[in-house]
Amino acid sequence: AEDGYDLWLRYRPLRTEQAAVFQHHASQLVIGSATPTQTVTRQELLRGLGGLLSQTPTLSDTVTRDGAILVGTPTSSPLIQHLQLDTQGLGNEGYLIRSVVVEGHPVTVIVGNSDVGALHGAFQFLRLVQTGQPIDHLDLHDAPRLKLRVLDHWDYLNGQVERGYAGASIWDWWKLPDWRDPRYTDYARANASIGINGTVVNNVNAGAEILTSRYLQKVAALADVFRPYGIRVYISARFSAPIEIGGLKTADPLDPQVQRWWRAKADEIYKLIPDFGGFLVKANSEGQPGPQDYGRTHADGANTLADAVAPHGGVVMWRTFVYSPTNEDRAKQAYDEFKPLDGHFRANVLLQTKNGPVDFQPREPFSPLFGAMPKTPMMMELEITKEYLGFATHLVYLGPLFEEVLSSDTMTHGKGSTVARVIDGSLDGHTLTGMAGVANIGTDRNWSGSDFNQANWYVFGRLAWNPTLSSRAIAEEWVRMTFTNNEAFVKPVVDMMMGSREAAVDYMTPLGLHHLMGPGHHYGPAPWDASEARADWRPVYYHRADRDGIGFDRTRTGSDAVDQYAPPVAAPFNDVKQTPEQLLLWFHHVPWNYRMRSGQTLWYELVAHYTQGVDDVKKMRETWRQMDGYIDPERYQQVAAFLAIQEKEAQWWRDACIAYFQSISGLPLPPGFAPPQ
Ligand code: GCW
Repeated sequence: AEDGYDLWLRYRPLRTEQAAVFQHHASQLVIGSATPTQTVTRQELLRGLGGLLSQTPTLSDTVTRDGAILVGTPTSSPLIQHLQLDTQGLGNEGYLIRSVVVEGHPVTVIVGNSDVGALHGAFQFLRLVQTGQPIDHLDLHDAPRLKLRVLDHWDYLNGQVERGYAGASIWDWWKLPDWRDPRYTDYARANASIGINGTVVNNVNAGAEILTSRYLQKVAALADVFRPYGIRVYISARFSAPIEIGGLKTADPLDPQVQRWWRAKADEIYKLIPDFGGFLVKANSEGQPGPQDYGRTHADGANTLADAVAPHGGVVMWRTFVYSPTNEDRAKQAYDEFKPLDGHFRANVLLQTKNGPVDFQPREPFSPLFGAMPKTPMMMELEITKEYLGFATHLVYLGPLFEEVLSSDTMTHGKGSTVARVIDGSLDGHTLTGMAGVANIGTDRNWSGSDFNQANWYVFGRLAWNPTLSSRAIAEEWVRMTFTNNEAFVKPVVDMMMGSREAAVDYMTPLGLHHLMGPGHHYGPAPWDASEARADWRPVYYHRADRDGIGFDRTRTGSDAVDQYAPPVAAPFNDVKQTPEQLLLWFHHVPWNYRMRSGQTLWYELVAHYTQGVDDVKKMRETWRQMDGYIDPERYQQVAAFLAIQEKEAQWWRDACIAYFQSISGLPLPPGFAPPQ
C-alpha cells in the first residue's frame, strides 16, 4: 500500500515503451566505490534506475557498451579526466551531465569536482528519467547559487516538534548514538536529492542540554549518517548555556570566561564532528536569553560564538526575529535593532531573517532588512511547516509565496535589486550566503503530515539551490515524481497547487490582513480574541478594525514602517492609491466605504475575497474528484478527505471573519450574499 514514505524518490516503473527507450541509455554503470559518497551514489543509481526501468544496469569498471553511464570526478576517474571537461563553474557541489563518446561508445557522463557534486548530478539524472525527459543529447551543468541550504528543525530533545504537524521528532535521542534508524539515511537521501546541505537538528527555543558531551555524541552519530550525502549538522545554541551547563555565573559575551567556555565547547564539538556546520541562535526574542541581558548588542553576542567556531571553519546564523510590545509597531523592530549594527559582525556570521517583517503570514511584504545591511551576509528563513496556513490538512503549495518574496525588488541599488540577489550575495558582493527552511518533518509515515506538504519541503530545497527557479516548474517536477507523468493528471494538479496559496490568503487574511489566527495555536480564525496579555499577540493589534475602517497604518502618518524600505519602494507603500491592493491593509487604515480599483467598496470587496477563497477550495475539491483513478487509492483518499476538511474550514474562516468585521463596521452584507449553510 502507498503511504507516501518514498516522497518524490518514488522509483516506480515507467510505462514500458518509455522504459525501453531509457534502457538504451542505462545499459551499464561505471562508478567507483572508493568513498562513502561514491558508494551511496552508486546505490541510488542502481535503486533508481532499477526501479524506474525495471532493469538494473550492470556495474562495470570501464565502458564496454553503448548507453553506459559514467559517474565521478576528474580525480577519481581516469576516463573522466581524459574527457578534459570544463568543470570550473561547478564549484564544490555542482555537476555537469553530458552525452559524450567514450572508447567508441555513446555514454552519459555525470561529473562533479567532488563526489558530492557527482551525487547531485546523479539525482538530477534520475529526476530527468523519472519525469520522462529526453536523455539522449544531454548537455547540462548546474551549481547551487547559495552556499548554505539548511533545514531548521524546531525539535525538542523530548521528541516534541514545535509547530510540527507530522508527528514527533524523527531524532530518536534515546537510542542514539548506538542505534542509527534507517530513516536518517532516507532523510539524507531526500535532502541531498534537492541539494539541501545542512540541518539544524534542534529547536531555537530548546535548552542547552544538546551541548553536553552526552548529546554531542548523539549528534555526531547523525553527522556520520549525513556526511556521505554532503549534509552537515548544526546546533541551535542557547545563549545562556555557559550558565546552565557550564557552571558560570554569567553568559555576558564580553566576559573572558564566557568566551573561553564557547571556544572550549566548539573545540569539543569539532573533535567529534570535524565538519560541524556551526550554531543557530535565537537571542533576546520571545523571552530567550541574549546579549542584551548584559547590556551588549546582537553583534557582541554573535561575534563571541563566531570567534569560537571560526578556527574550525564554522559559521553562526544569528536570527533577527525580535519584537516587543513596547514598540509601536512589531514589524519595525528587527530593522531598528539590526540595521545600526551593519559592519559590526564577524565575517563568519550570517543574519537569518524571516521572509516578512512579522511572522510567516499567508502574505507579507518582504522584510525591509533585505538590502538594508549591505556589509552583512543576509540569509532568509522560510517556514515550510504551515504554522499559519492550515497545518497538515489544508492543501497550500508554498512555492508561489516563496517565489513572491524572492522576486520582490528592494530597489536598494536601483531596479532589479531583488531579494533573491540580496541573499545570493550578488547584490552586495557576499560569498557567504544561505537560506533556511523550518522543517515540516516528523515521524508520520509520509514525513510531512500530508502528501502535498511534501511539495513544500521539495520546493524549499530547489529554491535554496537556485532562488530564481519558477515555482510552477518545480511543482510540475514534484507532481511527476510523486504521483505520475500522466498529462491528464499533471496539468490540473499543478494548476490546483499554483492557485492554492492565493485561495488560503483569500479565506484567511485577504487584502493585507494578517495574524487573525487564534492566538497560541494559530489555527482557525479569531480576529476578536483579546485573551493574550501581550498586545502584540492579539489579532486586534494587527487588523485595527473600528467603526470607521480597518487596517494597520504603517505610513508616515502612522508607524512609518514604510520608511524602512528604500525610497522608491517606500513611496508607493506610503500612498494608499499606489499600494498593491493585496497589501492594502498591511500599510493603511482604510475607511470601510473606500473605493477599490474594481469600483466596489472595501467592505464588499473584503467579503468577496473571503467568498472567493471558499469557492476556490470547492474548485480544488472538484479538480481532485476528477483525478480519481490516476493514482493509488490510499493517497487519493487521504487528499480527498483533507480537502473536505479544508473546505469546511475555509467556510469557517469566511463566516467567522465576516460576522466579526460586520459587528464592527455595522454595514449590511452585499446584496445576494449567501449566508453560512
Ligand atoms: O511565530 C513564532 C512561532 C514560534 C517560533 C517563533 C520563532 C520557534 O509561533 O513557535 O518559535 O516564531 O520563529 O522563533
